[in-house]
Amino acid sequence: MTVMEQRGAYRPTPPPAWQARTEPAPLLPDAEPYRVLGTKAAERVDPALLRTLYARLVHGRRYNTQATALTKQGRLAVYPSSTGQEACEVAAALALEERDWLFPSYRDTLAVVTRGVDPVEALTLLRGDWHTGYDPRAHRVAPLSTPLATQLPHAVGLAHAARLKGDDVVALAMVGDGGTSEGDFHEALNFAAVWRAPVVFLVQNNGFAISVPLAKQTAAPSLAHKAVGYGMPGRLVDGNDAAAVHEVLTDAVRHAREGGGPTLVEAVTYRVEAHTNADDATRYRGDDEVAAWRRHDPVDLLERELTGRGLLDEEGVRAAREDAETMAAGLRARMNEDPELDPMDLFAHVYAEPTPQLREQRELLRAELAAEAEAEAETETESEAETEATTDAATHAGTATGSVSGAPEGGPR
Ligand SMILES: Cc1ncc(C[n+]2csc(CCOP(=O)(O)OP(=O)(O)O)c2C)c(N)n1
Ligand SMILES: [Mg+2]
Repeated sequence: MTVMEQRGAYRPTPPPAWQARTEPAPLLPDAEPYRVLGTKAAERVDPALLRTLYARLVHGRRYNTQATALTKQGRLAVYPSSTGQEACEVAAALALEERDWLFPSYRDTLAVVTRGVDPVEALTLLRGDWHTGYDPRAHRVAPLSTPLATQLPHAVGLAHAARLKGDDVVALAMVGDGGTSEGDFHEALNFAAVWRAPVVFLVQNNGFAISVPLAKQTAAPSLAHKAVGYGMPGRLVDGNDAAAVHEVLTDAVRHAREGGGPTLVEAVTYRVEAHTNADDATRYRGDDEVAAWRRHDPVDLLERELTGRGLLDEEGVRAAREDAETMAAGLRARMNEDPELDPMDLFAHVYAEPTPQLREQRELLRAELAAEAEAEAETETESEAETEATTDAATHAGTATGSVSGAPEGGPR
């Protein structure tokens, strides 16, 4: 007997047989992006839903072109267009119930508008005014998030809190392919899966994070595969097929509402325009690639399905376009009005109680604005005095030369 055995310190027990904690196979995404349009599956989709999706896509495409035009007219500081990605934007908003929450990124203005937010209010951030032009609580739409992926933990927190309170609410959070490399993405997905929070993550894989292509972003088989590592299902869907994205997201929202936990959906799509109006995409990608994706356009795909099955005629197409034109004309007119802005508003609604730093900065700005106003008033008084002096001199000169006019030629006008 060894010393260890005598003391009873060492009792070898065989380790229990190792087992996977979750069966991984059901979590794995399909090998190919799921499609509905142009397949047998399209026949079981409600024609009314297909028509609604179509009207919203046409509307959305026009919204994108109008907002981009507004950047060229100096009416909008920046616009990250979702042209080519309208199916994801529209389906994300329509998959939710009114009581649910949407957590958008800066590219998702269209989802925000489809959810019912006023188109001008949805653009406030991109106009460079307020951070958010709409009341997030009223619409159940979080502010557009410019920092990548920070909206994801917020969505998980809200969904988890709703569940604890017994509210029947689901959160849908949108993020780009680039955003999946952020720490916030990892933290959000991990928490969501551990807590079985009622949240759906929609990754719009549009091929690029500004100039960085997906191949340089990740070595994962697909972004949807990332779900398996967290213990949630991953779904891969054709992001240009509005019916497919709508079906996959609706399923994921239902699953979350029934207590099934989160889902990660990767929608494979393409950013047809540059990153924003400030980017030149020709420097990092070829025209052929863009042309190939234009042939798989979300609006055309749905229009082809509907017209091919006799669910949409020329009149229907014209009506959808006219409706979109009316929206665009209204947006143009309202964006051409100068908003009334007070620079002091910068400090409003940042914290319930402003921090000492904010208070200090607020006072600095107040003093700066007051000094500016004073300088302006002084310049005005000076130029008024100058004008008067010149007029006097000119009048005097006019009298001397026998002119009867108080403002002779060459005098101030
Ligand atoms: C935390 C953080 N890091 C970097 C940036 C700068 N940035 C703005 S957009 C962008 C690319 C994001 O690409 P992706 O997530 O694919 O979204 P997309 O623009 O394609 O919709 C980067 C790196 C940022 N906004 N936030
Ligand atoms: Mg991207």
